[in-house]
Order: sequence, then structure tokens, then C-alpha cells
Amino acid sequence: MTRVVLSIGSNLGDRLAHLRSVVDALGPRLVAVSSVYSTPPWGGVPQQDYLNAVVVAEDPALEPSDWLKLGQELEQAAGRIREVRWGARTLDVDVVWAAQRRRDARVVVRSLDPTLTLPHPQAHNRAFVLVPWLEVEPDAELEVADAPRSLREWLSALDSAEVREVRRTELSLGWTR
Ligand code: PH2
Ligand code: MG
Ligand code: MG
Repeated sequence: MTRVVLSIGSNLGDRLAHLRSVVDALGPRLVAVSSVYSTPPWGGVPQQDYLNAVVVAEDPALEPSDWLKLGQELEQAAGRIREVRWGARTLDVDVVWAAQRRRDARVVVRSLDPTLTLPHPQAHNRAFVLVPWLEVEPDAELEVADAPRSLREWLSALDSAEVREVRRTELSLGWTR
């Protein structure tokens, strides 16, 4: 079984509908869905603001690579074309963190595979990931280069202006527990 944290984002077309398409597709596999945040573009490519959210999902049948594939299928369904790195997109679904159940324990997946590096190598640098993730999992830890820190600690290492610019909206992804 795997449990994953997915970061979802859109800054082209009907941004909210693109995020909702992920929530609709994951259905009963969803464990938690964050609020929708309006976020300035991160990464230095000038482009429109994003809507971002984080979802937590579980599926006994899916391996981390299956989650990646599912995310890519949802990106395709939203009309995503592969473009500039860190450029505008209709839908981006990133696997940020994954854990596997081994007997009674939950083991965090670590992978240096360039097609799916886990935990996501940039998650700790991105307020648009950390802020919504913290909302749904306030006690989560994220380990980077053998340094496990709470999400709060990673956030406090970021530029506070960048953190403040990640703004919670009243938009809804239509998920109820
Ligand atoms: N995704 C990117 C590049 N920059 N900036 C924000 N605010 N949100 C994103 O989801 C995002 C980004 C490429 O995946
Ligand atoms: Mg991304
Ligand atoms: Mg991506």
C-alpha cells in the first residue's frame, strides 16, 4: 500500500477545473485535500499566478511509479503539453512524498531515480507546496539530505515574503470527507 502527498498546480485555462479533475479522479482514495491557494510563479520563468493545492491519497494497489503515471495521465487529460521547465501549465501533478506500509510500520520511500525522486527534491524550497501541506498534515516531517525537519521548520527557513504570498482562497475543490 502506498500513501502519497501530491502537489497539484495550474496556471493556464480553467485553473480550478483542472485542480478539481484530480480530486474527482482520486475519489475514495483521498485522505485529505487542502484549501486552494493563489501563488506567484516560483522558479524565475515569468508567467501567470498559479492555483495550488496539496492532496493526500492512499491506495493499496499502487506503487509510487503508478502514482506518477496516474498524475501524468491526469495532466494529459487536462491538455498539458510538455513545455519549458518551470513554465506555464494547465495541470501539474507532482508526487512530493510517499510511504509504503510494511507490516505495521509506514516506511518513507526514498528514491534517487531521476524520473521520480522521492521525497521531491524541491519540496522544501517551495512555499506553494509547504503551506498547503502543513494545512492538511500539521505534524508531517520532510527529510532532505538526511536532515528530517518538520514542515514548519522548512517554512521558517524560507523568505517570509514568499511564504506570505501563498494566499488561501475561498475556492473549493468540492471534497468532503
Ligand atoms: N510549478 C512549476 C513552476 N513554478 N510556481 C507556483 N507558484 N506553483 C507551481 O505549481 C509551480 C510554480 C513547475 O512545476
Ligand atoms: Mg512541478
Ligand atoms: Mg511536474
